[in-house]
Amino acid sequence: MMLLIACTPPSPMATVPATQRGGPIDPHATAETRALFYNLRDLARRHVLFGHQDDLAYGYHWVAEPGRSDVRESSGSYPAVYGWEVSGLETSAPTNIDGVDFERMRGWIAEGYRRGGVITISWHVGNPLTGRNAWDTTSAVAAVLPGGARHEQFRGSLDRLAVFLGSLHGPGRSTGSAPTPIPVIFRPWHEMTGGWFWWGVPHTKNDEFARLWRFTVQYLRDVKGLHNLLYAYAPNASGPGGVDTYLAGYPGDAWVDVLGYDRYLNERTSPEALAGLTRELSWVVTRAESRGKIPAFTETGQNALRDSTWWTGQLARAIEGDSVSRRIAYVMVWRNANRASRTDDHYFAPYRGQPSEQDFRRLKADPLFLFEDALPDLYRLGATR
Ligand code: BMA
Repeated sequence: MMLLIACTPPSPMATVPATQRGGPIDPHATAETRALFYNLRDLARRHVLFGHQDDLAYGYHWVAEPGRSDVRESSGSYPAVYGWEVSGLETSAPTNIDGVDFERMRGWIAEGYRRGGVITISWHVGNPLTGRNAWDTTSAVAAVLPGGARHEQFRGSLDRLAVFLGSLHGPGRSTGSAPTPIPVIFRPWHEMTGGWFWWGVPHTKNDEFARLWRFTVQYLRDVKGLHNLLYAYAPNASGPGGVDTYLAGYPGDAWVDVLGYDRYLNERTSPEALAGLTRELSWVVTRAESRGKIPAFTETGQNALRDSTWWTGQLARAIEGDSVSRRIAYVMVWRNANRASRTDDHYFAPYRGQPSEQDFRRLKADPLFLFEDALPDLYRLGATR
């Protein structure tokens, strides 16, 4: 007896496998949001969900045509993850930075969710000091923090964002299909380790970035009462090791659900660079798993897919490079800008007839990758077991 008392009791954490540790950072997350968190974390050990930005809103040859999706038309299925962008909400604009109407976006988000897909949202919010866009790097983080000159204005921006995020509803699993808030993986302040956005860590002092992150979470969750959000921290590749500055803006484990990573590839990515990406993904997976978080490859792509075997020759090769890197929960490629909307090509998924279409179908046939047609019910707890 004495001996037992003298021994340090085993920490409860030490006996619980990392996969069962923790939960969403929001203790009041809705049942569907909790289910999404645990299911994604569990599924990541066996599968990688495929995602596409703006998939239902437009494609290379079309804009806002019901039912259309370049990913479905080239692979046979809608993507498993739908990315959306909400810059413009902060100023009550009717459309986002890429001309997507917010009312229609709400409908597309509900449509993807009803089919069982995962919704993730980014926010290229304009510079609050200058009123110019997100790429205006005039230092502004201090100004939006409590006590800063633009703090009230920033709260107003978050208020408008919160109205939209709280207005997304779809059939619940916990409610016998009565409408519940749609779970969203919110990915604010992304690519903060780069210098191209005003919120980038290089434009901040001390822990300003981490304070911005924590304020954002606290405000949306505790002040606005949104409980349908998981929060994704998504630095970009930086430094020779790719992940050298990964944690530079990290707000702490209590503030993040998804450890993401953004990195693009070009058509001449060397085998060494692909091996580097494998190491970077493994690094992210290892950190996420030890913290009980969800690892994800939150943004990637090869602009205009000039390499017709990019999907298996580069993307899958890097992700499947070792037994750890393949344990990311999802990979998302960026948008297929409509060709009439720009002078240059800017697309990252194939459309029907695009030269990489056949190779994309090979990726779809790889059992590691899941598209929407093979998803378990991610919003029902335990559905992935
Ligand atoms: C960028 C580009 C821009 C776009 C922005 C927000 O990477 O695709 O054209 O405006 O994302 O979606």
